[in-house]
Amino acid sequence: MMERILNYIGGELIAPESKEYMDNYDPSTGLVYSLLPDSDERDIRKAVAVADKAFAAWSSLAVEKRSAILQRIADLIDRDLDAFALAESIDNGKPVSLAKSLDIPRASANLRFFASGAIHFSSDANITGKEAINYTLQTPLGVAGCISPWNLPLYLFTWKIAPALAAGCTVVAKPSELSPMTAYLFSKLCIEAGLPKGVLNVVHGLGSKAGQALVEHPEVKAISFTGGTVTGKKIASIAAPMFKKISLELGGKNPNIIFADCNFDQAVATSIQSSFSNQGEICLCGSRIFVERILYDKFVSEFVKQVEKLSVGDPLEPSTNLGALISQSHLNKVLGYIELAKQEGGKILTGGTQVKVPGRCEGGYFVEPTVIAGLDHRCTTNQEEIFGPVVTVMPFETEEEAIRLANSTPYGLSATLWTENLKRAHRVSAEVKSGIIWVNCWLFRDLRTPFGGMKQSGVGREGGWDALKFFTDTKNICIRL
Ligand code: TXE
Repeated sequence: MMERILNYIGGELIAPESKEYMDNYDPSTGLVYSLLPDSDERDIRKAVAVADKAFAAWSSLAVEKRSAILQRIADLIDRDLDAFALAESIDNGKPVSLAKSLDIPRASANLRFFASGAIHFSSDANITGKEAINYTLQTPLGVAGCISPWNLPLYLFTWKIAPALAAGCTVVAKPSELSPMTAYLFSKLCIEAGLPKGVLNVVHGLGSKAGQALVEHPEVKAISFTGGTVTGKKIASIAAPMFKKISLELGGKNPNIIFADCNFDQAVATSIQSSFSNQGEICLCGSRIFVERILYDKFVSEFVKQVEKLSVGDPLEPSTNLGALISQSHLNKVLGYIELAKQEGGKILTGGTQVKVPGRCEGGYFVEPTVIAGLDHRCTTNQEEIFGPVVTVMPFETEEEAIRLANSTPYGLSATLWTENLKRAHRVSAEVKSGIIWVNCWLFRDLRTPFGGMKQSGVGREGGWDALKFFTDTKNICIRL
């Protein structure tokens, strides 16, 4: 019989109230390989009730003890690295090599980082001369709701639940219905590690049903969400009038700006990564490449040459660079944007079509890495998030023009700059309206730094103390001397 994923509520692995299950596809074959709960507001209510009950004991447990349990779960993830990487590759379509080298190690790193961070978390005291002492209390909020997407399933799931749990909150999490498997395996490790019942609850199901019920629940004090901008708006419209704390990490249309004075080889090699890692399904991918005119032809020709060496294929093959897109509908969306780009006057320099991988993966959702030139920066292809292996290349003349082009979308998540000129790097970094700027690198993360976007890429900052603070109430106490 096909494997059934279960909810994790009150420390038990249980079926949804509805007893209904949905198909879970392996994107590399296009076939259903497991089933996941179609949970609804009844499951959410049950999960919030047990999380609420577990809160008093968990929040008053010594932080070192909370930390030790999270560290134990991290140890178990490391022990099961191969099994997690395989599960994530099958569930999501990404190359198993990427899951093993990036997603899964980063998931245990998230737990370790916040587990130790919480021990060092301190709050301020301000001495107001001889007249008063002010001190700030940071106390865990209560039940937190964590909603995560499908592109980096375990990585983003742990990025949210780890600071919440470390800060002393209890959690109801809703992983993406498109890639639920690793969160399910994670639930099993929580039981093995002895996480007290009800501290973490994982409810699987549709965003519009289970996800929305979580956002609407009055006892859920905060929502940490990563996903699409349209969904983020919907969540904000429900949570804001309830005065919940919200952190929204949304989409991006990130510029990758290449100046003629860059280190050429590094700029090309890293741009391959920033364009096509995880099939372009990372909100931080640089999907608009701007190249200084005098370097444009040389850059584009070398970039395209290297793109053509990338292999698209079975995610389980160690040599595969690009695996399958997440779903049939996402495949259609990405192919639709490639068609639109042609209608908008774009010239496909390489790629542009679906790939049929023979054998086991012939029904999978594969697309060639695609590079498009000749488009105006204002066209739809250059304004909307495609979230696939598709990048555009455009020339610019001056630094001012590069900044203007970089800032010409409603998004502002991340940006990458390539220049060996230090002054220019500082100048341009200050002017580009993105929450994260990488100079001469991409996706280099220090978990202490604030992470998040400007404009329609979201509100709130995750990472470091920001994340721990998000899951606490802040109170100032003023004592008159
Ligand atoms: O994401 P959704 P989708 C972008 C990318 C992609 C687009 C849509 O452009 O093509 O978003 O992807 C839950 N109340 N990103 O539709 O819907 C849902 O179940 C509460 C960028 O797959 O935003 C899932 O758990 N929850 C991105 C989570 O939200 C709801 C990562 C994210 O899914 C809900 C993914 C609702 N009403 C997509 N509706 C990034 N920033 O990294 C859905 N959900």
